Amino acid sequence: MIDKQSPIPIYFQIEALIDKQIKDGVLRPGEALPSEREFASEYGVSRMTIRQGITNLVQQKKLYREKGKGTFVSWPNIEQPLSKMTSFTEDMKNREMEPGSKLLSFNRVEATGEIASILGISEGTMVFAIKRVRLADHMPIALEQTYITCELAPDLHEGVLHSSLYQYFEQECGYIINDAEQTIKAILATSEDAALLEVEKGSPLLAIRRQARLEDNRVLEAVYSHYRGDRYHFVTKMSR
Ligand code: 16G
Repeated sequence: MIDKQSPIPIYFQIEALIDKQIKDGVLRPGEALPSEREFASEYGVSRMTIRQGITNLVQQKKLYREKGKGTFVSWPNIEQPLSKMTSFTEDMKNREMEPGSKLLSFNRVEATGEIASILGISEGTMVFAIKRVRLADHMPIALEQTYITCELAPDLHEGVLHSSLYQYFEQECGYIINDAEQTIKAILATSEDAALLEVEKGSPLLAIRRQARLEDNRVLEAVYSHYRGDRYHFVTKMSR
């Protein structure tokens, strides 16, 4: 595995070896690396050499160090194209991450102000108000508040909210989800965001507001999401 005769520096071979283990999923995000001493004895090289290989990966943000605890595998930054309208579940599955949801609340309420206007209904109309933390491989990624006109999905129940809403709309309700309008802005985590997303209060988040529509132009949902700025970034292709 480590070739001491090779002209490739040993620290670089160590770096490549750990990098490959991360890519192959042998080392998982959040997992602790063996200690420098264990590494050094396993590969028969000095601790200094191991440290140099690891430091390079820390600089590339593939690993992170925690004082007194050790070195850990970083969480991948999720890159989300803005050209395709996908659901959270699809986004995570595309990345071979396990999607999950923590349901915080699910109520029927009267639509007010902005929500009524996004949904295209009059104030006072009954809507479902859903609050979920969305998880990727059990890690909180986004806090999502969804509003759906009750009339559109009268049988919506809690079970659905632990998996995919879009799948329910398409497969159970037979709707064709067609397009969405979305705005993204930067915000700082409030105490509530911080506790639910497991970040420090004041951390940067991306606040997204989505209005999704069906093929027949009816508005399906109004969604307010707060995505962790350190885990998510959006990419878009442009032409001119
Ligand atoms: C995404 C959508 C959200 C939609 C949800 C459905 C953004 C900003 N938001 O999170 O509008 O309700 O997917 O996900 O992309 P689900 O099918 O996994 O429940």
